[in-house]
Amino acid sequence: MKPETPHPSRFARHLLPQGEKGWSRRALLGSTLALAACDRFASAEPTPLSVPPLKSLAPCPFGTAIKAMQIDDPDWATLARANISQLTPEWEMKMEYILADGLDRPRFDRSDRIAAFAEANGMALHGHTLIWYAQGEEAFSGLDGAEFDRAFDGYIAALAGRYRGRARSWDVVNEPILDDGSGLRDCHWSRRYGHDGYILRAFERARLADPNAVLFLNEYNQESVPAKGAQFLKLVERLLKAGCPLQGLGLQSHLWIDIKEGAIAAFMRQVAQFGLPIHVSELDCTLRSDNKLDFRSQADRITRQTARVSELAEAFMTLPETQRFAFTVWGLRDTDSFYRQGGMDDGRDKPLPFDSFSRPNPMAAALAAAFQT
Ligand code: 9MR
Repeated sequence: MKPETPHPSRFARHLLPQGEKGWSRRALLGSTLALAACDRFASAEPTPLSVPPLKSLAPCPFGTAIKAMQIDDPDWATLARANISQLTPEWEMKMEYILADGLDRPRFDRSDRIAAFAEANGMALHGHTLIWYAQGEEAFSGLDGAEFDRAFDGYIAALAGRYRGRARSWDVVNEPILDDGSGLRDCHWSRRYGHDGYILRAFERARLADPNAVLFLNEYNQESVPAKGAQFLKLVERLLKAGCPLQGLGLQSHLWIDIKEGAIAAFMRQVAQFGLPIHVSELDCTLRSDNKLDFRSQADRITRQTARVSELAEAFMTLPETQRFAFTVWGLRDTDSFYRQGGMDDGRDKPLPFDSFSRPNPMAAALAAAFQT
């Protein structure tokens, strides 16, 4: 059984800043600038920041990742009830949990608990994720031919079928594209069905299992690695031409402070051209860079973070209403971040909208300001 807050570094490494150099300053809202400036004193002074509930400002459901154990954390639950209208299970709806006891003994207890919490609190549920290159290899090992097909189809039917009518949407396939954008990943799924083939099959089976859920392809770094963004657009075009029931595009948006100004907005304009609903599906923005000799102050980093998050949220706001499907952060408080779980930050990173005391960070103010434009 996995530890409660697992984070194998192989899942995180691909999301670390990749040494991009270019950036330029952009005009910021006065309030967030001032907050960034006083952030370094945040532990000594109460924050002056007051941000309205984000779910009341967002133009669509405002989501967070959730781990089942957070339901038992009263501070987390209060913050979520105030700000959140949609939930994405962070890892307990993946093969790593559901198939941990084998294909024949699926574990749905934690995803059921999350779904019940969502229902009890009037929140939507976004399923994450049916087929991911990074998972299921062990559970499927030893299966051949028709046996493999039965297990693949059966898994999707069982999971998407279980939440039929309860999950608003699904990440059907997660992260199919290589980090450098040179092509699609080889994995146990592609070895049996081909690179596009496994994606097509997964979408078709998901469509059968839940005819009404909106089906998403989810990916990261489209905005920051141009070759990856281009590969994503090409893949979407191919899938649609092939008749794939792909209905929505997930931009994970694991951002960092040195992403070039304008890149996020430019990619949003490109991806919007398909006319499909867009889900900003896993937003966070780390303050760290990969340069060990980076001595920029915390205030400077937060100013840059605010600029990138504002750019993303403002670009999202320019989408037609029908394309603004949902806007999800990958955790509420800095201490909830997967960066923290993986021991990948020194406690100074502030990648999420709220601090460890549930007080709004400048990121929350930036989101609120953008949602009101
Ligand atoms: O945040 C998630 C972490 O708790 C899990 O251990 C990990 C493996 O399941 O996945 C993390 O979430 C990832 C998401 O599912 C897909 N995009 C990248 C996210 C961060 O690695």
